[in-house]
Amino acid sequence: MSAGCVKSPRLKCRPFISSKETKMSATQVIPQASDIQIDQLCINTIRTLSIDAVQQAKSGHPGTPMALAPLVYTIWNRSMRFDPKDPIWPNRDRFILSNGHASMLVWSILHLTKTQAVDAEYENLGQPSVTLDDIRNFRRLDSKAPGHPEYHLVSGVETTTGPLGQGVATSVGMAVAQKWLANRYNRPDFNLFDYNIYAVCGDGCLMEGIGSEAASLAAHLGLDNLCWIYDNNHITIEGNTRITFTEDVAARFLAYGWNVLRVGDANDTERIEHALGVFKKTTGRPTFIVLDSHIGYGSPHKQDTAAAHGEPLGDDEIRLVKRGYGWPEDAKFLVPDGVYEHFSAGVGERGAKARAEWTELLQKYRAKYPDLATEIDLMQRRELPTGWDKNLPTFPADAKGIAGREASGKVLNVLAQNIPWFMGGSADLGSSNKTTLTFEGAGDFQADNPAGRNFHFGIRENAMAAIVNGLALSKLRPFGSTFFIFSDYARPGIRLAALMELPSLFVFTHEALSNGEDGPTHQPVEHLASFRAMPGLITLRPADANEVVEAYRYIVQLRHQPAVLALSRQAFPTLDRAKYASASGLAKGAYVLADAPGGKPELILIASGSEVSLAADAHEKLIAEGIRSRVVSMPSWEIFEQQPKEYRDSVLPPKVTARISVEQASTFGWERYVGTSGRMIGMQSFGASAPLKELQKRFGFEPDRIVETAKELLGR
Ligand SMILES: Cc1ncc(C[n+]2csc(CCOP(=O)(O)OP(=O)(O)O)c2C)c(N)n1
Ligand SMILES: [Mg+2]
Repeated sequence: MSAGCVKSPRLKCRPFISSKETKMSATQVIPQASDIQIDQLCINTIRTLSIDAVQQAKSGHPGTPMALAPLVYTIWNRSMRFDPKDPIWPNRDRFILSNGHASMLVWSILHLTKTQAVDAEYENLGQPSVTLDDIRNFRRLDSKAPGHPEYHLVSGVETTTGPLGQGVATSVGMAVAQKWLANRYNRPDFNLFDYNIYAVCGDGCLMEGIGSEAASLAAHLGLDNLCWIYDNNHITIEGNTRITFTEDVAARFLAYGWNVLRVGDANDTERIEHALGVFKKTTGRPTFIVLDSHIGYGSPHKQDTAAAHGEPLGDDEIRLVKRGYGWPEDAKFLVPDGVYEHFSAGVGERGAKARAEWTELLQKYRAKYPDLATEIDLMQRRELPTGWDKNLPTFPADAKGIAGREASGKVLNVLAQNIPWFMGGSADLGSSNKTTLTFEGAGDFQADNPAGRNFHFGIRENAMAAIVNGLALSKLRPFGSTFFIFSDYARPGIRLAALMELPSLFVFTHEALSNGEDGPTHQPVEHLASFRAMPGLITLRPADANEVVEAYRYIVQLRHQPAVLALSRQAFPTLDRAKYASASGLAKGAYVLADAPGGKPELILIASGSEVSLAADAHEKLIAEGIRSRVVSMPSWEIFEQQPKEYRDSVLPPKVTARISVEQASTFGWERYVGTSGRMIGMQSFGASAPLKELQKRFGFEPDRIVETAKELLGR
């Protein structure tokens, strides 16, 4: 049926009575029970809440919520298994609004379904996630209705969206996770994980390259638990898509291997429901529903124009729209009687029943498969199994040493055996990144092997980072990998991981100048500095194989923070920990590796990664010449900054101002540790194509250069 005017045959009409929230004006038309179908009433409630919130905020995006209210209503109230009383129930269907600018759809639906709030420890707070006051304060400080859906802020938001394309790409990670969970934990008569993932997207998400990367991989993996609904409204900010986007999107998705459906009228809830039904029956491939819609539906002057996209409709237009909807023209933030009840009778009852059945099922499962049930419990709380760190290697002192990436590969293989839900892979560089899990049974994740622990993301770094986030949002412990230089292509997902406070791990190898002969296109310079600038992210650059072990030990225990690990391509010495301080100092971000005899240094060399051993060599020479130097290994600025001031001052005594930083990366930011009277040995330019040794010489990464700089600094 059309959500425009035809009555639903399935639902009883209820009287439409204005709520106490609203004052009626003389011009308002009070709709009669016989005219208004309850689902129409619910749909128009979503529309008008969105219109009113944007108008009140004087900013936001009203047009797409007006168009997609019937879709969101149908998915939530007729199709999805979601219990508003427990928005983190593990077997819930997931809903993602990839066109996050239409966030009022999410705030309306979370409010109308009375979805409950949970905290970061996954406890139910016994209060609504989004109140009507939050909606009145849309886009205002501390409102639970911010401009775009924010996962860490509002319960019921499955992932943060706003950067177009991220949502759909993240949905692929969620779909992969469902397949993996089902394979590991489902047993005959115990269908513990059988949920679906719905993602709504617009033209923007499908113009963005990340949308293509994700769609291609989703079809390759045969993710039939995944349904994208494309809001085909032919409008983006600059106008009609005839100026930018004229490809045949449906044909493109057919070519990827998706099941492509079309619903020609976004108001036709019966057709939408039917298409969702087809999706549920489709096997072996994901479903793509092209939904033809009218942005700003019902606005006499703005429908089908870019003007409906991103600005308030204006008071006069709003009156006309509401009149067209049969809505009281001056009512604001109106939730008519019967609307909450209708959502409660729909998604509420269906979700509560499904969750109750599931909880009972889990109890029986627990009796029969206690170990697997324990895994599920731990995973849901982001805890680790006992013995998660057993067999972690210790590397003996070795002047030649091994590469950071080699040590990493050994550690990954130990951790993945200890933590069954630890998994990941590379964007086609697994053999170089050393991220391949090689133990027996690790296997490759593919459509016909959902048990696989190795992911082959293909050369799709942008989607990889979002997919890693989708896995993390599903409570797995994922990692993604590539060369450090190509973190540029993964940055949007890494940033969202930081914003969402997710424990996503990014393993980047071939850092600094180590990609010598490949030249400056392959040599990261500014990347460490830029990740250090990203709030909430832990960046780690270990100095030797034992610091690599300690870095993983630290990262795996993170529950609400992502990490970037920058690893060397080349072998670096495994430091003699009998002579130098223990690598466990890494857990404090920076530590005194070697000191002047008896302490009381006059000079501090601060280094990270492969430059720590250079600094240690320089230190020996300086000590031999009577210069009281100290070496600080500083693998992570962020972790160091979290330490108490006393500790920080003990590592970098404020009185010792003669300091030199040594790092094969942009010097940007090192002023914070070397101060105005210190020196920085680092990169001021791009690298060059040459063997690493020559580059180290050219750019000054040699012990003698450090010694020279130290003497110059001390005036000796
Ligand atoms: C990566 C990215 N680039 C640009 C934007 C800014 N932006 C927000 S919405 C939008 C237009 C989106 O058009 P469409 O997806 O068709 O949404 P509609 O207007 O139809 O709702 C743009 C360019 C963004 N949010 N993310
Ligand atoms: Mg559009």
